[in-house]
Amino acid sequence: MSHTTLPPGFLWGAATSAYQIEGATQADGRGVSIWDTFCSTPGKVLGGHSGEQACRHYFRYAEDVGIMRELGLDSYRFSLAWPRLMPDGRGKLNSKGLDFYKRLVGLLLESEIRPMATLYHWDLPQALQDKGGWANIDTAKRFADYCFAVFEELADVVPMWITINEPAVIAVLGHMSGEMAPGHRDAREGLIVAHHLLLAHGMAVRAFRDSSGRKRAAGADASQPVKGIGIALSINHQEPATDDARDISAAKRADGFWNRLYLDPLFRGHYPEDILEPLAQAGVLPDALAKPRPEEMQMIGQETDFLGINYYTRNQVVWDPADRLLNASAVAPRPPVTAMGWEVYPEGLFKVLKRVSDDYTKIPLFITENGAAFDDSLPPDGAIIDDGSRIDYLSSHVSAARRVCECGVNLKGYYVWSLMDNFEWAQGYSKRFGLVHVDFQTQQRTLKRSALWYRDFITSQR
Ligand code: IFM
Repeated sequence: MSHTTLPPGFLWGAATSAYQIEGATQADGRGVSIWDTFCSTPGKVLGGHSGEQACRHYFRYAEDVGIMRELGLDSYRFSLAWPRLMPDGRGKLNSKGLDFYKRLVGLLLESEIRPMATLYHWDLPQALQDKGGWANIDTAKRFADYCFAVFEELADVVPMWITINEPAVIAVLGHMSGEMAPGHRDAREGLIVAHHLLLAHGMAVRAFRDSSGRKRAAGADASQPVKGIGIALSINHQEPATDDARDISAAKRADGFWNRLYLDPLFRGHYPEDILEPLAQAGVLPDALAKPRPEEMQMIGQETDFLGINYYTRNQVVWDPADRLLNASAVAPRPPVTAMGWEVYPEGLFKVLKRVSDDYTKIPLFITENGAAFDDSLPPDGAIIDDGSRIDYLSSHVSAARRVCECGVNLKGYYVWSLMDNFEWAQGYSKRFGLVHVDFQTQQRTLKRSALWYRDFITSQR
C-alpha cells in the first residue's frame, strides 16, 4: 500500500473491550455487570467460561501498552467498564476504577498512542438491569449521567470517544435471540432497546458538548486530525443470494433490520419505513419506533464528529417464509470462512464504506473493528504462530480500505479486532481474534506472525 493514497494523520490501531480483557471483576469496588450474571447462568457461555480472569489486563496494562508500542500502533481503542466506574450504574465515580483508566490513558499518551475510548461495550451494571435495563428509558438517562461524569474527568486527555458499540448486536443478540446478556427473547423489547440505545447515544453526545472536560481539551488539541465523539455500528454487507425478486426484497429487509434501522435515524432523522412494515405485520413494532417523538429523533440525530464502522463479513440473503420476523435468512457462507463461520469478503468492506459515504454522511469514518478468529495454537517447539490466514484477511481488508480512500471516502483510521486473544462472549475463550496470543493459564502474551506483519505494515506507511 502506498503512502500517498491515505490521508495525512490516518490512524492504524487495534481494539479491545473492558469485559473481554480486563478480568479483575471483583477488584477495587467494581460492581456486577450483566455479563457476570449471564456467565454464571449454566448453559449460556461455552465451557462455562467468564470474564472473571480474561487477560488480567487490569493488572497487566503496562505490559500490554508495551506490546502496542512494539507494534507501533498510532491508536488504541478500548472501553471503559461502567460497573467499574459506577458500581450501581449511578452516583459518584468510583475513584479506584477511574484511577485505573487514568493510568492507562497516561501511559498511552506517554507512548504517543492516541486513545479512543468506548463508553459502553455491553457490560451494563446489573443494578440497572434489575430495573429493566435498556428496555427502561431511565437507563439512557443514567448512561448520559455516567458519560458526563467520565467526560469531566477524562475528556481533556482522551481525544476520541465512542458512545455505544454495536447497538444492533445488543438489541438483537441480547434481547431478541437471547444469545448474549441479558439473554432475553422478545423481539418487541429488542426494538425498544434499539430506540433507547440510540437515544442514549444522542444524550451522551449532548453531555459531551456540555462537559467542561471537552472544553478544556478544545484548544489544547487543535493540531490533532480527528477528535470528538461518535458511535460504532456493526455494518456487515447484506446482499441477495440470487437475482430472484423475493431474495432481493429479503436482502433489503435484512439490510433494513441490521443496518438502516440505525443509520437512518442517526443521519436522516427517521426510521426506515420499509422495515417498520414487516415488523408491524409480525406484531412486534413498538410505538417508540412506529410513532417516535420528534424531540427524541432530534436527540438521536445529534451531529457527531465521526462514525465508527465494525465490519467482518457479508450475508447472502434469501426469502425464507420460516423466518417469522423478516421472511429472510442468510445462506451458508462461501469459503474461505473464519473460525466464527464468517465468510472472508473484503469487497464488502469497500461497499459498506462507499455506501455510507454516498448515502449517509461525509463526516470522518473509522473502521473501528475488523479482524478474524482462527484456531491458533502455540507450537510446542517455541516456533512462531504462523497465522497466515489472519494476515490474508487483514491485508485484503486493508487494501479495500485504501481503495475506498482513493474513491474519495473520508476514512481516517483502521483498528484491528483484536489486539489480543480474549473472552469472545458466548463463545468463551474458544475463539481467538488476537494479533497477540494469550495463554489463559499463564497469561503469557506471544506475538503471532500477524502482529509482526501489522508492525511492519505500519512502519511501511510512515
Ligand atoms: O468480540 C466482538 C466485539 O466485542 C464486538 N464486535 C465483534 C467482535 C467479534 O465477535
